[in-house]
Formats: sequence, C-alpha cells, structure tokens
Amino acid sequence: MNKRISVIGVPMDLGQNRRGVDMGPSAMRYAGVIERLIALGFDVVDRGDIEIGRPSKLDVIEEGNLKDLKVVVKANQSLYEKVRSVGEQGDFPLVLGGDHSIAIGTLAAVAKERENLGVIWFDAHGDLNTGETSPSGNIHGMPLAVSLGLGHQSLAELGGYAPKIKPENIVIIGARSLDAGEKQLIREKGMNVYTMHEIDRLGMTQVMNEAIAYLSCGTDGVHLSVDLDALDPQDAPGVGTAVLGGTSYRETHLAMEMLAEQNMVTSAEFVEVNPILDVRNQTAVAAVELMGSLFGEKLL
Ligand code: B3U
Ligand code: MN
Ligand code: MN
Repeated sequence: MNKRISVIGVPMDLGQNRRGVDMGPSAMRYAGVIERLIALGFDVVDRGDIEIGRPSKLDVIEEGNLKDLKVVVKANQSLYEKVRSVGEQGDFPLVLGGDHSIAIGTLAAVAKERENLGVIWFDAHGDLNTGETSPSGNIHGMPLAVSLGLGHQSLAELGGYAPKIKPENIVIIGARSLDAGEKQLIREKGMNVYTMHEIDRLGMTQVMNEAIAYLSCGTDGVHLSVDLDALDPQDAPGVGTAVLGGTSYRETHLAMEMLAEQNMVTSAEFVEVNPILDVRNQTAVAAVELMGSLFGEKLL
C-alpha cells in the first residue's frame, strides 16, 4: 500500500432525501481519521472538501427521475479531477462521504488508467438502479449501474469514457435490499453478489477468501467502497436507509483485516455516515476504526 494517503471529503447529501449526510466528512475527521492513519505510519495529507453546489428548482423539473442531477454531476466532476490529481502523484485516494452518489466521481478517476479495476462494494443495497428502474429517483442508488455505463449520459460518461468497470470485476457484499430491476441486472450480467444469506451460511472468512481469490486474478487494482449501511443498524445507526440484518461490527473488521493482509486495495471510500441520525458519533467512529483495520491496524 502507498505510504502517502490523500484524504478527500465530499459533503454531498443531494443523492438522497435525508439531510445530514453532508456532515459525514466532519464527523469522521472529528472521530480522528487523520491521526489514526498517521499513527499507523502513513504520511497523510488532508486535501479538504469538494465544493457542492445548491440545486435550483428547475433541475428537478428538467430531469424527471434523477433528483438534483446537475449538481450531483458537477460535484462528481470536481471529485473526479481531485482524485485523478492525487492518484497521479502516487497517493492512495481515501474519499469520505457524503452519500454514495460520490462513488461515480471516485470510480471515474480510479478506473481511468486501469483496464480491469476490481471493485468490492460493501452495502445493504445494490446501487444498481438507473432512472428507469429506481423507485426513488435518488442517485445514491445508482453509482454501480453508472460505472457499468448504464443510466443518464451525464453520469455514465463522466470523465469522458464509459463503461468504467466490467461487471465480472465487481463483488458486492452484504446486500439485503435489492429492487426488481437490480435483481434482473445482477442475473443478466452474472454478477458476484454475497447477500447476507451467503454471509450467514459461509461466514465472513470464506466470503472474503473467495472474493480475494476471485479479484486477485486478472484485476489491475481494487477499489473498496464501504457504505456504512452494510453494517447492522445496531452497530451503525447513523445512516439514511438502515436495513435490519446487516454485517456485525466484528465481521466487518475481519473483512477489512483480511483485505489489509492481501495489500490489494488501491483506493477506498467510506460513505453514508449521517451524524444527525447517529448516536454519539458511533457510526463515524466505526467508519474510522474500519479504516484503521483496512490500513493494517492489529489487535495485538
Ligand atoms: N434501492 C433503493 C434504496 C437505496 C439505495 N441505496 C440506498 N438506499 N442507500 C433506491 O432508492 O435506489
Ligand atoms: Mn450504497
Ligand atoms: Mn446502502
């Protein structure tokens, strides 16, 4: 793993309906993310926050089932440029959200110079909707579909190319709330999804062993995207769309620890921390602790 980590905050809350997730980057900084990574021996540069615009009323009328499309595209364009520039300097990009719509910009940047980027997507959801299949019109439910080249052109072609990712290079872990259109897309593309059913049956160790073995062949980098709603709401209550029956605090740490041992992750983002819905910053603290494990923190 690179010795220098560039931390980029994205105070985005327009990819979904609940305000507050824009405070995620502050909450994770307050929970000590920078100090924690420095203590692990990394050179850490805090690049500050991406600027997020405010939507005009017209945007909603113009774009149908894609809420706040223009502002989401604009912020993702800025994020894309920022992640590209730190990547070109050889830094490890660590992006703090913000809602999951920001993965559109992160992925556009980290996939740009890679033919076969692998993606590990921890999430209760598939984030595989398009404007046509989305029940909500919320863009945070669409970033994986966008990275496959699906959906509105201004999203899919961000960074000037599409698709970003091949469906066979994606592994989704923790899913338990998939919409009809998402299930259909998963079947059509034969995508690798470890739902909570597989995690219950196989255990996190086997799930991660399989995911790691699978992505070790043929990928030229791995992006890790952690939506805190993958965790059970007991362990991560501060998220906008909590779904019962998620991964436990320890299971999720184990997953991060196993990734750290492999030294295979080349970029990461932690998203959907909503301090307004949180309990004493517990979810932001959990996110920062998970980052500790991902970057090699050991219990002993
Ligand atoms: N699949 C639903 C709900 C959802 C997606 N991502 C989150 N919630 N966090 C949708 O709106 O696309
Ligand atoms: Mn998500
Ligand atoms: Mn989710």
